[in-house]
Amino acid sequence: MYARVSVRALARSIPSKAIKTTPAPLAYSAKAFSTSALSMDSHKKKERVKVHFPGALDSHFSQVLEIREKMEPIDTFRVMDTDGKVLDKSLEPEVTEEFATKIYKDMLTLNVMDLILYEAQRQGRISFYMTNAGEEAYIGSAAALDPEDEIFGQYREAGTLLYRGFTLDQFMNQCYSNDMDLGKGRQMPVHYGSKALHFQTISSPLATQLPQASGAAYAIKRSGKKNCVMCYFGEGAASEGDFHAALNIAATTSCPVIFFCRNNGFAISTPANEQYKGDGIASRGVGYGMHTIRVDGNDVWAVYKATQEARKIAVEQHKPVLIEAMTYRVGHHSTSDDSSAYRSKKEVEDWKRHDNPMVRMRKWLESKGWWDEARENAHKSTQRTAVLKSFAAAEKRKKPAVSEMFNDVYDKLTPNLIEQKKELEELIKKYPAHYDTSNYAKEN
Ligand SMILES: Cc1ncc(C[n+]2csc(CCOP(=O)(O)OP(=O)(O)O)c2C)c(N)n1
Ligand SMILES: [Mg+2]
Repeated sequence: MYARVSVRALARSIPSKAIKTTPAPLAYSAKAFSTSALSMDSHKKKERVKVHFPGALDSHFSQVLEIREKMEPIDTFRVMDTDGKVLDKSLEPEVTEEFATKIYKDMLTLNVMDLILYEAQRQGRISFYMTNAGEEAYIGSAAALDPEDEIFGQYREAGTLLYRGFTLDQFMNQCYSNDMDLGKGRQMPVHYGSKALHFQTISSPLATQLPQASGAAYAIKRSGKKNCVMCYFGEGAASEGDFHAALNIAATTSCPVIFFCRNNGFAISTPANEQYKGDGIASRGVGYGMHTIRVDGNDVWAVYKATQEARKIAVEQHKPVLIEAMTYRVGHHSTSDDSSAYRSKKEVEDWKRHDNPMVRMRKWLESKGWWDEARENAHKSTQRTAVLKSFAAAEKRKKPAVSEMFNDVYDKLTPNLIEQKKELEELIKKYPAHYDTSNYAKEN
Protein backbone atom coordinates (compact mmCIF):
# COMPACT_ATOMS: atom_id res chain seq x y z
CA MET A 1 0.00 0.00 0.00
CA TYR A 2 2.73 2.35 1.04
CA ALA A 3 4.97 1.86 -1.97
CA ARG A 4 2.05 1.83 -4.38
CA VAL A 5 0.93 5.26 -3.28
CA SER A 6 4.37 6.85 -3.33
CA VAL A 7 5.61 5.38 -6.58
CA ARG A 8 2.49 6.22 -8.52
CA ALA A 9 2.42 9.70 -7.17
CA LEU A 10 6.07 10.28 -7.95
CA ALA A 11 5.83 8.78 -11.41
CA ARG A 12 2.94 11.08 -12.26
CA SER A 13 4.72 14.20 -11.17
CA ILE A 14 8.41 13.69 -11.87
CA PRO A 15 9.03 12.72 -15.48
CA SER A 16 12.68 11.94 -14.91
CA LYS A 17 14.84 8.94 -15.58
CA ALA A 18 16.11 9.41 -12.09
CA ILE A 19 12.85 8.39 -10.50
CA LYS A 20 12.96 4.76 -9.54
CA THR A 21 9.68 2.90 -9.58
CA THR A 22 10.00 0.15 -7.04
CA PRO A 23 7.27 -2.47 -7.29
CA ALA A 24 4.90 -2.65 -4.37
CA PRO A 25 6.35 -4.86 -1.64
CA LEU A 26 4.69 -8.14 -0.87
CA ALA A 27 2.52 -8.04 2.17
CA TYR A 28 4.31 -8.95 5.36
CA SER A 29 1.64 -11.37 6.35
CA ALA A 30 1.57 -13.05 9.70
CA LYS A 31 0.70 -16.51 8.50
CA ALA A 32 0.49 -17.72 12.06
CA PHE A 33 -2.61 -15.62 12.41
CA SER A 34 -4.25 -17.00 9.29
CA THR A 35 -6.99 -19.15 10.76
CA SER A 36 -8.65 -20.11 7.48
CA ALA A 37 -7.35 -23.00 5.39
CA LEU A 38 -6.72 -20.52 2.62
CA SER A 39 -3.01 -20.18 1.87
CA MET A 40 -1.54 -16.87 0.76
CA ASP A 41 -1.08 -18.22 -2.81
CA SER A 42 -4.59 -19.47 -3.31
CA HIS A 43 -5.86 -16.27 -1.75
CA LYS A 44 -3.94 -14.20 -4.28
CA LYS A 45 -5.55 -16.10 -7.17
CA LYS A 46 -8.99 -15.13 -5.92
CA GLU A 47 -10.57 -12.01 -7.25
CA ARG A 48 -9.77 -9.06 -5.02
CA VAL A 49 -12.84 -7.25 -3.78
CA LYS A 50 -12.55 -3.61 -2.87
CA VAL A 51 -13.98 -2.48 0.43
CA HIS A 52 -16.95 -0.14 0.59
CA PHE A 53 -15.93 1.66 3.77
CA PRO A 54 -15.45 5.42 3.44
CA GLY A 55 -12.36 5.42 5.64
CA ALA A 56 -9.92 3.47 3.39
CA LEU A 57 -11.18 3.45 -0.18
CA ASP A 58 -8.19 1.64 -1.75
CA SER A 59 -8.25 -1.40 0.54
CA HIS A 60 -9.35 -4.90 -0.52
CA PHE A 61 -11.03 -7.61 1.52
CA SER A 62 -8.72 -10.42 2.52
CA GLN A 63 -9.00 -13.71 4.39
CA VAL A 64 -5.42 -13.41 5.61
CA LEU A 65 -5.01 -11.61 8.86
CA GLU A 66 -2.18 -9.33 7.98
CA ILE A 67 -0.12 -7.82 10.79
CA ARG A 68 2.36 -5.44 9.31
CA GLU A 69 5.31 -4.00 11.13
CA LYS A 70 7.55 -2.90 8.31
CA MET A 71 7.29 -1.63 4.78
CA GLU A 72 9.96 -1.38 2.11
CA PRO A 73 12.42 1.32 3.25
CA ILE A 74 12.43 4.43 1.07
CA ASP A 75 15.59 4.88 -1.01
CA THR A 76 17.83 7.91 -0.60
CA PHE A 77 18.26 9.87 -3.84
CA ARG A 78 21.76 11.05 -4.58
CA VAL A 79 23.45 12.68 -7.57
CA MET A 80 27.09 12.78 -6.43
CA ASP A 81 29.18 10.29 -4.51
CA THR A 82 31.22 11.40 -1.50
CA ASP A 83 34.01 12.47 -3.88
CA GLY A 84 31.76 14.84 -5.79
CA LYS A 85 31.50 12.55 -8.83
CA VAL A 86 28.13 12.46 -10.60
CA LEU A 87 26.99 8.84 -10.49
CA ASP A 88 24.65 8.90 -13.49
CA LYS A 89 25.54 11.19 -16.37
CA SER A 90 21.86 11.94 -17.02
CA LEU A 91 21.80 13.63 -13.60
CA GLU A 92 24.67 16.02 -14.34
CA PRO A 93 23.36 19.41 -13.16
CA GLU A 94 22.72 21.79 -16.04
CA VAL A 95 23.70 24.96 -14.26
CA THR A 96 25.91 27.96 -14.93
CA GLU A 97 29.25 28.58 -13.26
CA GLU A 98 27.80 31.68 -11.61
CA PHE A 99 24.87 29.77 -10.11
CA ALA A 100 26.97 26.84 -8.87
CA THR A 101 29.70 29.00 -7.37
CA LYS A 102 27.14 31.23 -5.65
CA ILE A 103 25.80 28.20 -3.78
CA TYR A 104 29.29 27.10 -2.75
CA LYS A 105 30.39 30.61 -1.81
CA ASP A 106 27.34 30.95 0.44
CA MET A 107 28.21 27.59 2.05
CA LEU A 108 31.73 28.89 2.72
CA THR A 109 30.50 32.24 4.04
CA LEU A 110 28.13 30.43 6.37
CA ASN A 111 31.10 28.40 7.72
CA VAL A 112 33.15 31.56 8.27
CA MET A 113 30.27 33.37 9.99
CA ASP A 114 29.49 30.33 12.18
CA LEU A 115 33.08 30.02 13.32
CA ILE A 116 33.36 33.67 14.33
CA LEU A 117 29.98 33.91 16.05
CA TYR A 118 30.48 30.62 17.88
CA GLU A 119 33.73 31.96 19.30
CA ALA A 120 32.07 35.31 20.08
CA GLN A 121 29.56 33.48 22.27
CA ARG A 122 32.40 31.61 23.98
CA GLN A 123 33.94 34.98 24.81
CA GLY A 124 30.63 36.17 26.28
CA ARG A 125 30.04 38.78 23.58
CA ILE A 126 26.71 37.35 22.40
CA SER A 127 24.39 35.20 24.48
CA PHE A 128 23.76 32.19 22.23
CA TYR A 129 24.58 30.69 18.84
CA MET A 130 23.86 27.68 16.63
CA THR A 131 26.08 26.46 13.80
CA ASN A 132 25.25 24.67 10.55
CA ALA A 133 28.39 22.52 10.12
CA GLY A 134 27.74 19.26 8.30
CA GLU A 135 24.39 20.39 6.93
CA GLU A 136 25.45 23.17 4.56
CA ALA A 137 24.09 21.33 1.51
CA TYR A 138 20.55 22.42 2.45
CA ILE A 139 21.47 25.68 0.68
CA GLY A 140 20.75 23.67 -2.49
CA SER A 141 17.08 23.70 -1.45
CA ALA A 142 17.04 27.51 -1.20
CA ALA A 143 18.52 27.68 -4.68
CA ALA A 144 15.54 25.74 -6.07
CA LEU A 145 12.95 28.16 -4.69
CA ASP A 146 11.44 31.31 -6.10
CA PRO A 147 12.54 34.36 -4.07
CA GLU A 148 8.89 34.98 -3.17
CA ASP A 149 8.25 31.49 -1.83
CA GLU A 150 7.56 31.96 1.86
CA ILE A 151 10.13 30.30 4.16
CA PHE A 152 9.36 29.02 7.66
CA GLY A 153 12.56 27.90 9.35
CA GLN A 154 13.45 26.07 12.55
CA TYR A 155 16.80 27.74 13.44
CA ARG A 156 19.57 25.87 11.63
CA GLU A 157 18.85 27.27 8.18
CA ALA A 158 20.65 30.62 8.19
CA GLY A 159 22.15 29.63 4.83
CA THR A 160 18.76 30.03 3.13
CA LEU A 161 18.65 33.65 4.28
CA LEU A 162 22.22 34.19 3.16
CA TYR A 163 21.28 32.79 -0.25
CA ARG A 164 18.38 35.23 -0.47
CA GLY A 165 20.61 38.20 0.27
CA PHE A 166 20.33 38.80 4.02
CA THR A 167 23.46 40.87 4.66
CA LEU A 168 26.22 40.15 7.14
CA ASP A 169 25.27 43.39 8.91
CA GLN A 170 21.71 42.11 9.29
CA PHE A 171 22.94 38.79 10.75
CA MET A 172 25.25 40.58 13.20
CA ASN A 173 22.66 43.19 14.23
CA GLN A 174 20.22 40.39 15.07
CA CYS A 175 22.79 38.41 17.06
CA TYR A 176 23.65 41.54 19.01
CA SER A 177 19.98 42.59 19.49
CA ASN A 178 21.00 46.16 18.69
CA ASP A 179 18.89 49.07 17.46
CA MET A 180 19.36 48.01 13.83
CA ASP A 181 18.06 44.48 14.46
CA LEU A 182 14.96 43.91 12.33
CA GLY A 183 13.43 42.08 15.31
CA LYS A 184 14.11 45.07 17.60
CA GLY A 185 16.01 42.97 20.11
CA ARG A 186 13.04 40.85 21.08
CA GLN A 187 14.49 37.48 20.13
CA MET A 188 17.43 35.30 21.03
CA PRO A 189 20.37 35.27 18.59
CA VAL A 190 19.84 33.25 15.36
CA HIS A 191 16.07 33.83 15.51
CA TYR A 192 16.18 35.78 12.28
CA GLY A 193 13.27 37.10 10.25
CA SER A 194 12.92 39.22 7.13
CA LYS A 195 9.67 40.41 5.63
CA ALA A 196 11.48 41.66 2.51
CA LEU A 197 13.07 38.26 1.92
CA HIS A 198 9.88 36.28 2.68
CA PHE A 199 11.47 34.60 5.69
CA GLN A 200 9.16 34.28 8.70
CA THR A 201 10.77 34.97 12.07
CA ILE A 202 12.10 31.90 13.84
CA SER A 203 10.47 30.96 17.12
CA SER A 204 12.08 28.77 19.80
CA PRO A 205 9.21 26.39 20.65
CA LEU A 206 9.77 23.46 18.33
CA ALA A 207 7.41 22.70 15.44
CA THR A 208 5.18 25.76 15.79
CA GLN A 209 6.26 26.73 12.27
CA LEU A 210 4.73 23.61 10.74
CA PRO A 211 0.98 24.30 11.12
CA GLN A 212 1.71 27.96 10.38
CA ALA A 213 3.36 26.87 7.13
CA SER A 214 0.30 24.83 6.14
CA GLY A 215 -1.92 27.82 6.86
CA ALA A 216 0.27 30.19 4.88
CA ALA A 217 0.31 27.73 1.97
CA TYR A 218 -3.48 27.55 2.04
CA ALA A 219 -3.60 31.36 1.90
CA ILE A 220 -1.17 31.38 -1.06
CA LYS A 221 -3.37 28.88 -2.87
CA ARG A 222 -6.44 31.04 -2.32
CA SER A 223 -4.60 34.16 -3.48
CA GLY A 224 -3.80 32.51 -6.82
CA LYS A 225 -0.08 33.35 -6.51
CA LYS A 226 2.24 30.89 -8.24
CA ASN A 227 4.28 30.35 -5.11
CA CYS A 228 4.65 27.82 -2.35
CA VAL A 229 5.77 27.63 1.25
CA MET A 230 9.03 26.01 2.31
CA CYS A 231 9.04 24.73 5.88
CA TYR A 232 12.27 23.46 7.48
CA PHE A 233 12.38 21.38 10.66
CA GLY A 234 14.50 18.75 12.38
CA GLU A 235 13.70 15.07 12.86
CA GLY A 236 13.38 15.81 16.59
CA ALA A 237 10.72 18.44 15.98
CA ALA A 238 8.79 15.81 14.01
CA SER A 239 7.96 14.16 17.35
CA GLU A 240 5.76 17.13 18.25
CA GLY A 241 2.00 16.91 17.74
CA ASP A 242 2.18 20.01 15.56
CA PHE A 243 4.09 18.04 12.94
CA HIS A 244 1.21 15.60 12.49
CA ALA A 245 -1.46 18.30 12.54
CA ALA A 246 0.46 20.25 9.90
CA LEU A 247 0.98 17.35 7.52
CA ASN A 248 -2.58 16.13 7.80
CA ILE A 249 -4.19 19.51 7.20
CA ALA A 250 -1.81 20.20 4.30
CA ALA A 251 -2.63 16.85 2.69
CA THR A 252 -6.40 17.01 3.19
CA THR A 253 -6.76 20.61 2.05
CA SER A 254 -4.09 20.34 -0.70
CA CYS A 255 -1.71 23.07 0.40
CA PRO A 256 1.29 24.06 -1.72
CA VAL A 257 3.90 23.47 0.97
CA ILE A 258 7.22 21.65 1.02
CA PHE A 259 8.05 20.15 4.40
CA PHE A 260 11.83 19.86 4.48
CA CYS A 261 13.09 17.68 7.30
CA ARG A 262 16.78 17.97 8.11
CA ASN A 263 17.38 14.56 9.60
CA ASN A 264 20.79 15.17 11.18
CA GLY A 265 20.69 12.17 13.51
CA PHE A 266 20.22 14.06 16.79
CA ALA A 267 17.78 16.18 18.73
CA ILE A 268 20.31 17.70 21.12
CA SER A 269 21.51 14.51 22.89
CA THR A 270 18.70 12.22 21.74
CA PRO A 271 19.85 10.08 18.81
CA ALA A 272 17.38 9.38 16.01
CA ASN A 273 17.11 5.69 16.98
CA GLU A 274 15.63 6.73 20.32
CA GLN A 275 13.36 9.28 18.68
CA TYR A 276 11.32 6.94 16.43
CA LYS A 277 10.97 3.29 15.38
CA GLY A 278 9.75 3.67 11.81
CA ASP A 279 11.58 4.30 8.52
CA GLY A 280 12.73 7.81 9.36
CA ILE A 281 10.43 10.76 8.82
CA ALA A 282 9.79 10.06 5.12
CA SER A 283 7.53 7.07 5.83
CA ARG A 284 5.14 9.40 7.63
CA GLY A 285 4.66 11.53 4.52
CA VAL A 286 3.25 8.58 2.64
CA GLY A 287 1.19 7.77 5.71
CA TYR A 288 -0.47 11.13 5.28
CA GLY A 289 -1.01 10.47 1.57
CA MET A 290 1.53 12.97 0.40
CA HIS A 291 4.30 12.97 -2.19
CA THR A 292 7.50 12.04 -0.42
CA ILE A 293 11.19 12.12 -1.32
CA ARG A 294 14.18 10.98 0.71
CA VAL A 295 17.41 12.57 -0.34
CA ASP A 296 21.11 12.56 0.53
CA GLY A 297 21.22 15.78 2.51
CA ASN A 298 24.99 16.09 2.10
CA ASP A 299 24.68 16.27 -1.68
CA VAL A 300 23.88 19.79 -2.85
CA TRP A 301 22.71 18.66 -6.29
CA ALA A 302 20.45 15.92 -4.97
CA VAL A 303 18.88 18.40 -2.55
CA TYR A 304 18.52 20.95 -5.35
CA LYS A 305 16.90 18.46 -7.75
CA ALA A 306 14.56 17.07 -5.08
CA THR A 307 13.42 20.56 -4.11
CA GLN A 308 12.93 21.58 -7.74
CA GLU A 309 10.64 18.59 -8.31
CA ALA A 310 8.85 19.13 -5.00
CA ARG A 311 8.25 22.77 -5.89
CA LYS A 312 6.70 21.79 -9.22
CA ILE A 313 4.25 19.50 -7.44
CA ALA A 314 3.44 22.13 -4.83
CA VAL A 315 2.94 25.02 -7.25
CA GLU A 316 1.45 23.23 -10.27
CA GLN A 317 -0.71 20.68 -8.48
CA HIS A 318 -1.28 22.54 -5.21
CA LYS A 319 -0.09 19.58 -3.19
CA PRO A 320 2.21 19.24 -0.21
CA VAL A 321 5.49 17.35 -0.47
CA LEU A 322 7.68 15.94 2.29
CA ILE A 323 11.43 15.87 1.72
CA GLU A 324 13.61 14.07 4.22
CA ALA A 325 17.23 15.15 3.84
CA MET A 326 19.58 12.65 5.50
CA THR A 327 22.59 14.32 7.04
CA TYR A 328 24.73 14.55 10.17
CA ARG A 329 25.12 17.43 12.62
CA VAL A 330 28.87 17.88 12.91
CA GLY A 331 28.79 20.81 15.37
CA HIS A 332 27.37 20.84 18.86
CA HIS A 333 23.59 21.37 19.05
CA SER A 334 24.14 24.97 20.18
CA THR A 335 26.48 26.93 22.42
CA SER A 336 24.55 25.42 25.36
CA ASP A 337 25.62 21.89 24.39
CA ASP A 338 28.76 19.74 24.56
CA SER A 339 28.14 16.84 22.21
CA SER A 340 31.18 14.88 23.43
CA ALA A 341 28.95 13.87 26.35
CA TYR A 342 26.79 11.68 24.09
CA ARG A 343 28.86 10.81 20.99
CA SER A 344 32.51 10.12 20.33
CA LYS A 345 34.79 12.71 18.81
CA LYS A 346 35.94 10.00 16.40
CA GLU A 347 32.40 9.58 15.05
CA VAL A 348 32.24 13.30 14.31
CA GLU A 349 35.70 13.32 12.73
CA ASP A 350 34.75 10.34 10.55
CA TRP A 351 31.76 12.22 9.18
CA LYS A 352 33.85 15.30 8.47
CA ARG A 353 36.40 13.20 6.63
CA HIS A 354 34.23 10.69 4.78
CA ASP A 355 30.99 12.49 3.93
CA ASN A 356 31.48 16.21 3.95
CA PRO A 357 29.01 18.35 1.93
CA MET A 358 31.62 21.10 1.52
CA VAL A 359 34.20 18.70 0.10
CA ARG A 360 31.69 17.04 -2.22
CA MET A 361 30.57 20.34 -3.72
CA ARG A 362 34.08 21.73 -3.93
CA LYS A 363 35.35 18.63 -5.75
CA TRP A 364 32.45 18.84 -8.20
CA LEU A 365 33.24 22.50 -8.91
CA GLU A 366 36.94 21.70 -9.33
CA SER A 367 36.09 18.96 -11.82
CA LYS A 368 34.37 21.64 -13.91
CA GLY A 369 37.36 23.98 -13.61
CA TRP A 370 35.20 26.47 -11.71
CA TRP A 371 37.08 26.41 -8.39
CA ASP A 372 40.60 26.02 -7.02
CA GLU A 373 42.74 26.56 -3.93
CA ALA A 374 43.38 30.22 -4.74
CA ARG A 375 39.64 31.01 -5.09
CA GLU A 376 38.91 29.09 -1.89
CA ASN A 377 41.46 31.06 0.11
CA ALA A 378 40.47 34.40 -1.42
CA HIS A 379 36.77 33.89 -0.67
CA LYS A 380 37.41 32.73 2.89
CA SER A 381 39.71 35.65 3.57
CA THR A 382 37.40 38.38 2.16
CA GLN A 383 34.43 36.89 4.01
CA ARG A 384 36.37 36.70 7.26
CA THR A 385 37.26 40.37 6.95
CA ALA A 386 33.66 41.25 6.05
CA VAL A 387 32.20 39.27 8.99
CA LEU A 388 34.65 40.81 11.46
CA LYS A 389 33.86 44.30 10.18
CA SER A 390 30.08 43.77 10.50
CA PHE A 391 30.61 42.14 13.86
CA ALA A 392 32.63 45.07 15.24
CA ALA A 393 30.08 47.58 13.95
CA ALA A 394 27.14 45.64 15.43
CA GLU A 395 28.87 45.34 18.79
CA LYS A 396 29.29 49.11 19.03
CA ARG A 397 25.65 49.94 18.43
CA LYS A 398 23.18 50.66 21.22
CA LYS A 399 20.30 48.38 22.19
CA PRO A 400 16.85 49.34 20.84
CA ALA A 401 14.99 52.10 22.69
CA VAL A 402 13.37 50.79 25.88
CA SER A 403 9.88 51.76 24.68
CA GLU A 404 10.25 49.30 21.79
CA MET A 405 9.36 46.48 24.13
CA PHE A 406 5.76 47.75 24.19
CA ASN A 407 5.40 48.34 20.47
CA ASP A 408 4.11 45.92 17.82
CA VAL A 409 2.23 43.69 20.26
CA TYR A 410 -0.90 45.28 18.86
CA ASP A 411 -1.33 47.82 16.08
CA LYS A 412 -1.61 50.60 18.69
CA LEU A 413 -0.73 50.56 22.39
CA THR A 414 -3.67 49.29 24.44
CA PRO A 415 -4.64 51.05 27.74
CA ASN A 416 -2.91 48.42 29.88
CA LEU A 417 0.30 48.68 27.82
CA ILE A 418 0.22 52.48 28.11
CA GLU A 419 -0.11 52.07 31.87
CA GLN A 420 2.81 49.58 32.04
CA LYS A 421 4.99 51.80 29.89
CA LYS A 422 4.31 54.79 32.16
CA GLU A 423 5.10 52.73 35.24
CA LEU A 424 8.45 51.62 33.75
CA GLU A 425 9.37 55.20 32.81
CA GLU A 426 8.71 56.30 36.39
CA LEU A 427 10.79 53.45 37.80
CA ILE A 428 13.72 54.29 35.53
CA LYS A 429 13.52 57.92 36.60
CA LYS A 430 13.27 57.06 40.28
CA TYR A 431 16.06 54.44 40.40
CA PRO A 432 18.61 55.46 37.76
CA ALA A 433 21.36 53.39 39.39
CA HIS A 434 19.29 50.22 38.97
CA TYR A 435 17.99 51.05 35.53
CA ASP A 436 20.97 52.24 33.53
CA THR A 437 19.63 53.03 30.05
CA SER A 438 22.79 54.65 28.68
CA ASN A 439 23.38 51.66 26.41
CA TYR A 440 19.88 51.92 24.90
CA ALA A 441 18.94 54.05 21.91
CA LYS A 442 17.20 57.36 22.58
CA GLU A 443 13.42 57.44 22.58
CA ASN A 444 11.90 58.93 19.43
C1 LIG B 1 8.43 22.41 22.29
C2 LIG B 1 9.90 22.37 22.58
N1 LIG B 1 10.41 21.33 23.26
C3 LIG B 1 11.74 21.27 23.52
C4 LIG B 1 12.56 22.29 23.12
C5 LIG B 1 14.05 22.23 23.45
N2 LIG B 1 14.80 21.92 22.21
C6 LIG B 1 15.34 22.90 21.48
S1 LIG B 1 16.08 22.31 20.09
C7 LIG B 1 15.71 20.71 20.50
C8 LIG B 1 16.13 19.58 19.59
C9 LIG B 1 15.51 19.62 18.24
O1 LIG B 1 16.09 18.68 17.41
P1 LIG B 1 15.80 18.63 15.86
O2 LIG B 1 14.40 19.01 15.59
O3 LIG B 1 16.26 17.32 15.36
O4 LIG B 1 16.69 19.81 15.24
P2 LIG B 1 18.27 19.95 15.21
O5 LIG B 1 18.66 20.73 16.43
O6 LIG B 1 18.86 18.60 15.19
O7 LIG B 1 18.60 20.73 13.98
C10 LIG B 1 15.02 20.65 21.70
C11 LIG B 1 14.55 19.42 22.33
C12 LIG B 1 11.97 23.38 22.44
N3 LIG B 1 12.70 24.39 21.98
N4 LIG B 1 10.64 23.39 22.16
MG1 LIG C 1 18.05 16.79 14.50
